[in-house]
Amino acid sequence: MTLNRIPGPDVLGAQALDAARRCGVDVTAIGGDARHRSPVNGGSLGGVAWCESAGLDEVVARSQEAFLAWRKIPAPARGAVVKRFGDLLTVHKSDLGELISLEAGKITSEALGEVQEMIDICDFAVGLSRQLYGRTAVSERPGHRLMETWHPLGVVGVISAFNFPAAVWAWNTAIALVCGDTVVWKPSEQTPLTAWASAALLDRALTEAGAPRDVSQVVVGGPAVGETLVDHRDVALVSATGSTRMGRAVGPRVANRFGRSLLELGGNNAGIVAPSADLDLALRGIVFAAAGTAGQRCTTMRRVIAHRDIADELTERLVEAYGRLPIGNPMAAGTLVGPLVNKTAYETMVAAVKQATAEGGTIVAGGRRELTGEAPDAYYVQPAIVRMPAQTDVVRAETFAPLLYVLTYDDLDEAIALNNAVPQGLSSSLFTRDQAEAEIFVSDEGSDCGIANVNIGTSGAEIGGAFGGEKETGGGRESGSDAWRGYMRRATNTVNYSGELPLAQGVDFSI
Ligand code: UN1
Repeated sequence: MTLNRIPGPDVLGAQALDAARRCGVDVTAIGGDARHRSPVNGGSLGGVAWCESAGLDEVVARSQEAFLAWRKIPAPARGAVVKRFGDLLTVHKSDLGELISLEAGKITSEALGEVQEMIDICDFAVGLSRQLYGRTAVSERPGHRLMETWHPLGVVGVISAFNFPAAVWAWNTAIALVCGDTVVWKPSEQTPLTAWASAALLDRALTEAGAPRDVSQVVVGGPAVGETLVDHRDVALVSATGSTRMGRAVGPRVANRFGRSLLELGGNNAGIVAPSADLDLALRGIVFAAAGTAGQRCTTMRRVIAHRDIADELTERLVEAYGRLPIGNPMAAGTLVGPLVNKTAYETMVAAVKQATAEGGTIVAGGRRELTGEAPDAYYVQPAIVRMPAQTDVVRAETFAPLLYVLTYDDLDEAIALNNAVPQGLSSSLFTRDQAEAEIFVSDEGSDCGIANVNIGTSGAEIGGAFGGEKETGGGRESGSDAWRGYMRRATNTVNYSGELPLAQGVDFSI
């Protein structure tokens, strides 16, 4: 196992400010008392100013005012702004990638992949800007036309998490902008520079196009800022990504004021490995999905459900592969596993491993902390594998860390039942060469998740599909397919050109 050297405590703050400056952030204007740290070395990245929640009224009012002008601009012209934003992201890909590594601890390849995901959603949104189709329907009445039209919704509040500090906002924002909405973004407190840098690039595209001011705004702050956004009557849609606990608080609050919410919450994603599976391929798929991003994706594979005939061989090979994973500085070439975001994440992992052993599990790989000498304030950990005799309480909970449980099954029905017998319903996958099994898995009787894959892992979805999941995952869908509809309001229009007034359902109301 290669352990890549960690940069010393003082260098990263200046590096982060330089990258933000290159993206167009006025770094002289963002300083303040709220310290934020880099998971890379646990050192400070400097102090930034937080917004007061009292200021939110004004922010939302400005967003609402911008909306009234922005919605009048034709969707293809709004798409042209998003196109320019995508071009700027391409130019500044490495700057933004650097910030993502520094603030979220992602390895360079995954940080660049996140920026690529932003560019991809811009492309998608540009195409969409000419395809906001409504349907026409046949009327039951003569001389009548029935149609639906889609209209901009209003102010969209985006609340995002540390682990995708820019792409989740971009999925929401690129789509919201072509739909004619304006956006107020509350990023994670841990990733303010990534947020300001992303928003600065969008601001540049908006300004160049002469767009109204405040179409896009960022509010960096603590939980109170998020809560104010959630409760604000003029925020038409709250799109929130985070834990199920967070969603349980957000959903009812937005519903209480009859607002719209789009929730992307926890996942507890399983990979079923059938006896016919190509084990080389399954192995690669599992290791990327389970240990990649240090287990900190909502789509991370947290459970392997292996057929009894291959479970031992697969586990041995996983243990061997885990033993070779290069852990360390996420910005060093060759590293595959970067740090956990903070101490709490590490402690949560340790507690889950302890609970798993108490529930009958056997640790077969990893779990130990690394690089404590070089970086005592950072939390590098060996991805862990625990074999479990059953799907116990700890296995049913999401632990946001590289902790993979291995369970065993005898027939596919049992494996699918285990896949579905957790509270979350985001992503799932089946490795098999048996076509009938693959079809069953993606059928009505198969996986109950929003994402069900065959012969690839659970993470790393493309932007073209609708992204999201069922049950405690929150039910929201964002990104591709027809997720745009969540960002618009639908009107049904009946137009009567008959000169008569026949009533629907044959009702007679002659006066
Ligand atoms: C998340 O972890 O919040 O499918 C989003 C994936 C990425 C998105 C993950 N495209 O893993």
